[in-house]
Amino acid sequence: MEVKQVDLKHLAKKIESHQTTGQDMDKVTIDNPSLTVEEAYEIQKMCIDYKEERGDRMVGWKMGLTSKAKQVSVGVDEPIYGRLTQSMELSDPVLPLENLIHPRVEPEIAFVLKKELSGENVTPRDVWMATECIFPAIEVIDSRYKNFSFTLVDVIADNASSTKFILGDQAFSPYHTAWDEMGVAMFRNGELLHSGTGAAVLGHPVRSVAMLAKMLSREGQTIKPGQVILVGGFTEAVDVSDGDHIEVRYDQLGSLNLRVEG
Ligand code: 0L1
Ligand code: MG
Repeated sequence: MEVKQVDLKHLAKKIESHQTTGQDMDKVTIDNPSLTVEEAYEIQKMCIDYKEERGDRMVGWKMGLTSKAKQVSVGVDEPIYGRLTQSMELSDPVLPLENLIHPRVEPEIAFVLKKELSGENVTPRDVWMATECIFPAIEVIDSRYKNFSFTLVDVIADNASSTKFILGDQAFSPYHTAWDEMGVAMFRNGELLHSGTGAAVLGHPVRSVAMLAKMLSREGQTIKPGQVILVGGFTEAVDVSDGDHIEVRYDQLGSLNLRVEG
């Protein structure tokens, strides 16, 4: 039987164009069922290369599927990572819906490093020694796949649904609070929809950064000083549409807001 050679470049070009135009698409695994996790990460990287060729710049990483509930929903027992670029960062608390398909928002925090982190044996202690500061953050995810439905390989190839993110204006010391105990509450148009704590992120958000370093070491990559790391959602994600106002209240850190505009 002839084995079909998967054209990773072709798939990357296709996914990247859907990321840019905000048109939904069929899962790539429908026509390419043999695609592996490693190949999906190669596709993810190629998509970023295409964005960089057009002037965008990689600024960090996001961890996804960091809660048990999300891992179960995709049938995996490990998180995934995606790549963040400059054009994904919102400078104002406004989310334009242009070129988005079915966006959802998640309350998160972001680590910013002062030292490189590398290797498969990075510990929470190593992460603390390498961390400059922590920001409250909101991530906007948007799967390019129809009905937000995908397999593990599909979602990795689609950059772990990375779309937009916003950091608070105020940075906090890594020693400001116990980040696993810190609570968040997410409101949409004044209604409390979800609340949770940092423990939802792999037991403690610091573990998410250590896990990212470990996963990147498999492809010979490191987390660089100055890079932002979105650690994963503290609660379930919430759908947003034109006119919505999202407020995330963080214990001890104040609030972050996002206004959604069509
Ligand atoms: O940030 C996340 O946890 C999302 C990862 C990808 C899965 C999804 O789109 O829900
Ligand atoms: Mg997230």
